[in-house]
Amino acid sequence: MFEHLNEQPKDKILALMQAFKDDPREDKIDLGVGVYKNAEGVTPIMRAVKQAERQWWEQETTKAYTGLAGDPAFSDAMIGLVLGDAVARDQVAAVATPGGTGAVRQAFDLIRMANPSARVFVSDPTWPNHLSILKHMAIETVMYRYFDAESGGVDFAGMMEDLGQMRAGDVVLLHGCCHNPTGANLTGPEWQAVIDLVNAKGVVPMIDIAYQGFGDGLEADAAATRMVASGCPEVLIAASCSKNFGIYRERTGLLMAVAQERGLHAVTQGNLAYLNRQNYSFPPDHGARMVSLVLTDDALRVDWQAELEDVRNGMLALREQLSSELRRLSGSDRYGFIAQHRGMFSRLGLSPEIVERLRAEHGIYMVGDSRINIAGLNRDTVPKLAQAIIEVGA
Ligand code: PLP
Ligand code: TYF
Repeated sequence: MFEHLNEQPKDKILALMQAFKDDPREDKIDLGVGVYKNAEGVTPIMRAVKQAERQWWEQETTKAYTGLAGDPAFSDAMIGLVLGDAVARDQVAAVATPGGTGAVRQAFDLIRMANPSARVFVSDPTWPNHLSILKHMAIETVMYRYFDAESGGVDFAGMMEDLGQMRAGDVVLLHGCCHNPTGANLTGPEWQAVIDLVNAKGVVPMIDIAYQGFGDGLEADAAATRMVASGCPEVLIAASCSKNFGIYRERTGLLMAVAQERGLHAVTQGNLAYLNRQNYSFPPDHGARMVSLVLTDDALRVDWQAELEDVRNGMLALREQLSSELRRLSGSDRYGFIAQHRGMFSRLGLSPEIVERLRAEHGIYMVGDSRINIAGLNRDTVPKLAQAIIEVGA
C-alpha cells in the first residue's frame, strides 16, 4: 500500500528553520519561523503561565477526560478575550482544538459539512498552511488581491474588486490582526466595507486570529473580529493561544462559530463537538487550562498582560529602529512601511535572488517571499540587517 504514496511538498518555513540550525556561522540571524524571541534569542515561558503551572501541579487531582469540546472554562475565558461583549455568550458555539491550526482545520471541515460547494476566498498571500489544508481537503480556493508590493500596504481596491466575485454561501478568510505574512492590515473603515460587502452577498466570514496582543494591544487587535462578529449573521473564528501565551507546543486553540439566530446554537455546538470526536476525540487540556487560569485570576492576568505589552512594545521599537536605519542608509523612505506594519512579520518586497544572497553572503535567514520575523532581531542585529539589505542592492 505505502508504495502508492507520493512525496509531499515540505513546509518551506520549517525547512528554513532546519537550514538555519545547520549553518555553522556564529553571527547568523534567524528571521524565519514565527516564534517570538527576546533580545537574547530565547522563547521564554511567560511568568504568569509558569506560575499557573506551579499552582495547577498542586491542585490537579485527575487526568481523566474532559469533555469533547474541552473545558468550558477555557471556552468562556477565550470568548471573553477575543469577543469581549460584542455578542451574547449564547450566540457562540465553541470547541477547544489542538492549536490555532486545529481550529482552522475544524472550521474548514464544518464549512464543507454545511455547504460542500462553498468556495473559500483567501488573501494573496496568506499563511501557507491555509492553502495546504484547503488543498488537502479538496476545497475550492480563490485568492483575492491583498498586498500592494509598491507601497507595502493593503491593495484595498484590488481586494474589494476580487471579493466582488464571491457568491452566496462562499466563505472569506480574513486575518483578524497582524496579517501573516505581510504585516499589512485593514483600517476600521475598510473592515466595515468588507462587512457590508459580505452581508450584501450572503457570504460567511472566517477570521483567523493568531496574534492578538502582538499588534496594537489586546483590545485593539480584537476590534475587527468583534466588528465582524456583531455585524454579520454568521461568523467562524479560529483563535490561537500559541503566540500571546507563548505555549506553542502545548497546542492550544479555540474554534468559535457565532450565529445571530439563537436557534442555530445547539446544532452548531453539536457539530463542533462531533468534529472533535471524528478527528481526535478530546482536545489537549494542559495549555487550555493554563490559559483559563491566567485569564480568570486577577493577579496572573495583570502580570500576563504586562509581559505581553513588553513583548509588543519591544517589537514596535525594533520596527522603528529598522525603518529609520534603512531610511538613513538608503536616503529614502521606501522601507517606511516596516514601522506601519503590525505583528511579528513584515514582507520586505525583496526578490527571491536577494533573499538567497542575504542568506548565502550574510547568514540572514528570512522566508523566500522576504517575510521577516521582527522578533528575530535585537538592537544590535538591526543595523547589520539594514546594512546587508543595502549592500545586496535592495
Ligand atoms: N494562523 C496563522 C495566521 C498563524 O500564523 C499561525 C501560526 O502559528 C496559526 C494560525 C496557528 O498556530 P498554532 O497552530 O501554532 O496555534
Ligand atoms: O508562519 C509562521 O511562521 C508561524 C509558525 O507549518 C508556523 O505561523 C510555521 C509553519 C507551520 C506551522 C506554524
